Amino acid sequence: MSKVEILQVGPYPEWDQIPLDAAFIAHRYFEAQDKAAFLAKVGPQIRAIATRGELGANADMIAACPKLELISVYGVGYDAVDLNAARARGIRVTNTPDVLTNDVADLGVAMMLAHSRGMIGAEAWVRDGSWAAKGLYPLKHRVWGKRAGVLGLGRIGFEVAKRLAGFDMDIAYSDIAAKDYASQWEFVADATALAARSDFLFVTLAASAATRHIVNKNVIAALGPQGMLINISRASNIDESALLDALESGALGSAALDVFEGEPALNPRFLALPNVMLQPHHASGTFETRKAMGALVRDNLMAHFAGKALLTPVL
Ligand code: 8YV
Repeated sequence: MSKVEILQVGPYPEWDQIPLDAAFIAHRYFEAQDKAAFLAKVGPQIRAIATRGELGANADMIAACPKLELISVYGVGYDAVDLNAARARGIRVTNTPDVLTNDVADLGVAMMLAHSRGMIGAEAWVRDGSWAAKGLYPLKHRVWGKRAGVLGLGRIGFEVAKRLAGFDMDIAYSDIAAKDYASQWEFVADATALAARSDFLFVTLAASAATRHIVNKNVIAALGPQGMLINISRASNIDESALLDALESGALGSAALDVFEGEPALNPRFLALPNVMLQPHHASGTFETRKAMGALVRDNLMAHFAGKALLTPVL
């Protein structure tokens, strides 16, 4: 039987590329110089798109593939996939939930600890000789026992809260409604009220048009000059220009961010700020998790073309 032709939006590690190429003819969109011409040429043969969370599949890409049946996303977030365009044509969509939950939660908590305790600066203090030349490193802020807010208590938010409980933090969360599995934590419906009672505010919401800029100027102001905002979700959940203004003015104490508008070309204003910790959208970036994500992308593709049920369907 001839191999199914798929569109591969971004690169994958070699351990994913080899089995993908063995099973499919993968047309590499990311290598094409003229994307529109490439789509016009290969689009008519494409029956599936393999993409990544942050790359998704837009309406033009979907429209260029009239035989498209499935979009398989390497990532839990599928906000970059035009779901309306997919839904309108009955195109199935899958993502990679669960396998990355713990790593993403780990990175969020690690950023809180590292940034609050000044670990990046402390490391430089040792390496550049400041310890010997200037003496003790400046004091930093405690984490344990402080107030934490989790905005979005889905899989990742729940794992963040579980970890924070290990630091004896006073935990509250916001979501569309109180969760029956979270009675040990306080439910605060309003994001601004959650921020007002938090020293650390974690943004762990699945991004959609409805959550765009849910962390707005008021939420940021409520978190305040002593507060830290930690984002391990999507940049669109935060009003980034309000965030930059608040970080520059001191209206917000600090931020630890794994995601940015227009990444990887982030706003250069971030780079000039001493009170931010910046990560390169790396929360799921461990060998173990990325291998599991790659396998799930392929397993969904294989299941579909074998006429079996999708493992992790979104649509
Ligand atoms: C990326 C992510 O997909 O899970 C998500 O939604 O954003 C990430 O895991 C990852 O950077 C791989 O491209």
